[in-house]
Amino acid sequence: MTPLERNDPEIFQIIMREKERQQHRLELIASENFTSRAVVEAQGSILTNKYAEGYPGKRYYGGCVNVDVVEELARKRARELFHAEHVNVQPHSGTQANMAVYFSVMIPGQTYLGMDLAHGGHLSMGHPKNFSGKIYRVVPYSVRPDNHRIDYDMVRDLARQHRPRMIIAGASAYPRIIDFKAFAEIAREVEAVLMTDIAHIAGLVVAGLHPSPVPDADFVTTTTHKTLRGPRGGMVMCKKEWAATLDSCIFPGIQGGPLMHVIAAKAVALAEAATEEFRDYQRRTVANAQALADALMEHSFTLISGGTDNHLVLVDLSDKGINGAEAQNLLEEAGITVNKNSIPFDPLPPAKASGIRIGTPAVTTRFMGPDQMRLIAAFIARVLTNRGNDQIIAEVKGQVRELCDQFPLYLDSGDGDNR
Ligand code: DSN
Repeated sequence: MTPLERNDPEIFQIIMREKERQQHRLELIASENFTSRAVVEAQGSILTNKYAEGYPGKRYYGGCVNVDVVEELARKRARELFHAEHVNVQPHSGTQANMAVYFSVMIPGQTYLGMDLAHGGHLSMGHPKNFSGKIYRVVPYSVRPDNHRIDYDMVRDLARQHRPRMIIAGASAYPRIIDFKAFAEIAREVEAVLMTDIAHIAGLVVAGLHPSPVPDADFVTTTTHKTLRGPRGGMVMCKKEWAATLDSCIFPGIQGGPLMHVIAAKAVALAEAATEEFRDYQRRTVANAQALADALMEHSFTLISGGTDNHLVLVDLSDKGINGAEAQNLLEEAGITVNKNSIPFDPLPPAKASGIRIGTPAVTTRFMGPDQMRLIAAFIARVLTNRGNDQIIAEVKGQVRELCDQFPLYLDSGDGDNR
């Protein structure tokens, strides 16, 4: 019996049920992944006990001798992995990473350009109820109606017209390569600061499967838990001249004590990301997304932009007589987890949405390959075209479980570091 099982059987049982859910369902949320056991171990460690406001060598409490080394290691590994001049590993999340950059660069009321939320942008890029939309003036840019690629002409026109203090390049639901060099050129022309958010594609950037914005951007933010496959958290990279401002905007600006157990887990993940095994994982993730995209199109699904270059596809369901929320619920019943997602020029509100977003990072961590992607596309097609047919949903649910059993996760035997 573990200490948790003995002391809090209620929470223990919930965690066991969640483990069972993760094992027996197909996780296709593009922003989720399964960390290695080593990451889980570091995050679950006694480092959670330590307060360490400040930075290595300049803390506000004593006893930081060990956590200083942890944070230095995490920073060094991140700098080397991304070839960044400066890194701050303390942000608790991607939104806080973004917030730290906004606070570093802008005063309230200043203007920035960000990707329209309905076109793939993120909550922290100007949602009216988020700090990013309340404190600053946001000018959104969108994708082109004809090909669903970022409209770089529009970005340039808006930049010339509004002379923003900052331009943000980055997205949460964009299946294509982002041309960071084009953004950098526009930012230079209008003398704006360039911030890029690579939360979704960080792992692809490490593996050279997506161009890196690090050489051209003033700031690069990321989360550590998506394609990077680390613990839930955020991170910011920047040019040297911004280092002191950024650090002070994170602490004491927007955060107090850093989560040293999470920073240790980030360090572990960053070391894992420097391996050839990780680069191979990223290649398989992208190949799987392409296989899934092709198979979905063969099942007559319409994909935003007609395919994918990265780890996700965005399915337009508007010709299928079902909205994104309904599709998400139906797939959930069959053991397939996706999220409803707005599509460009969506006539429906975000709570319903006309699309679903499907990503391959988590199933690829389980070592599923193109054959399984074709199966998954067939499952999705079967479920979405048989709404109301409980027997078919139950059949697919059984097939999903069989498939998951062939690709085990977090085996109790400890086999497989990343499972
Ligand atoms: N919630 C994340 C996503 O799903 O893209 C972004 O924060």
